[in-house]
Amino acid sequence: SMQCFPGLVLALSSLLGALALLQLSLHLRVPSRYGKHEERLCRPRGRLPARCAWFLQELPSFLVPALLLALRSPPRLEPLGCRLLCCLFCWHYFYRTFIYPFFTRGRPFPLQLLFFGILFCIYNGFLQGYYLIYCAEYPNDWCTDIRFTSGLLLFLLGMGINIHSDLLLRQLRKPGEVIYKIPQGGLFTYVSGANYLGEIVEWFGFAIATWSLPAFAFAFFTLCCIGPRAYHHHRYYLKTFTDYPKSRKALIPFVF
Ligand code: NDX
Repeated sequence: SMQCFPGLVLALSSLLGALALLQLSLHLRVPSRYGKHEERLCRPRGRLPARCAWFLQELPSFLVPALLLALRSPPRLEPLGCRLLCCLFCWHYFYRTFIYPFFTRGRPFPLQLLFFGILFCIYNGFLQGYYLIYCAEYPNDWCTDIRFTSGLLLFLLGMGINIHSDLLLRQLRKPGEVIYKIPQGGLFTYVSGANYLGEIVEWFGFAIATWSLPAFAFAFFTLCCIGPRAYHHHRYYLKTFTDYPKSRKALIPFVF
C-alpha cells in the first residue's frame, strides 16, 4: 500500500513551482487563449461547450484527493487537521466541478487547453491529496494554531469573494448571450479581476493553514496563472469600453 515519500513531494512541488514560472513567462505578455482572449470566434470544432469543459477539467482535482482520502487503509483518523484540510481542498473543487459549470454562460473552451487543464488538475489533485493524507504531520491542537485559524479565515474569505464575483460575471449575460459587458458591484468596484483576487487569497489562505510546501507551490502557481490574466482582462476592458471606470485597478484595490 501507499506510504509517504518525502522526496516525491519535494520533486512534485518543485516541478509545480517551475510550471508556475513557465506559465508566467508564457503568459505575461500574451494571455492564455480562452474566454475573451480567444480571437478565432467561429471555429466550433476543436472546442467544447463551457459546461462540459469546466466539469471535465476540474473533476480530477475533486476526485483524486477524495479517493485518496476515502481509500486510505488503515483510515487516517489522527490528527484531525489532515482530514479537515483535505476536505477544504475537495470542497473548493466540489463547487468548481459540480456547481460552477452548470451555471456558467461562458463561451466554448478550446480542446487543446482542456487537455492540459485536465493533466494539471490530476497532477495538483494528487500532490495536495497525497501530501495531506500520507505525509502531513500536525500536532493534535493544530486546529487552534494561529496559522490554521488565520489561513482558514483567508480561505473562506477568498472563496466567498471568488464565488460572489463569478456570480456577478454570470449575471452580465442572459442565457445564450456571449457578449462582454462592464462588470459592476462587489469587488469589481475596485478591480477588474475580482474573481481572480478571491481565488488567489483563497489558495494563500490554504497554504498558510496547511503550512506546507505543496500548498505554497499551488498558491504561487495560481498567482502566476491568473494574476497576469487579471491584468490582460483589465487591458481588454480599457481598450473595449471608453466609459470604463478610471479608478478601477487590475487585481489589487487602489494599488495595481
Ligand atoms: N483552470 C486554473 N500551462 C485553468 C484552465 C486552463 O482552474 O498548459 C488553471 C483552472 C489551464 C490552467 C487552469 C492551467 C494552465 C494551463 C491552462 C491551459 C494551458 C495552460 C494548463 C487549469 C498550460 C503550462 C504549459 C504552464 C502547464 O465567454 P467567457 O468564457 O469569457 O465568459 C466568462 C464570463 N465573463 C464575462 N461575461 C460577460 N461580461 C464580461 N465582462 C465577462 N468576463 C468574464 O465569466 C466566464 O464564463 C466567466 C469567468 O470568466 P473569467 O475569464 O473571469 O474566468 P476564467 O479564467 O474562465 O476562470 C473561471 C474560474 C475563476 O473563478 C478563476 O478564479 C478559476 O476559475 N481559475 C481559473 C484558472 C485557474 C485557476 C482558477 C487556478 O489556478 N486556481
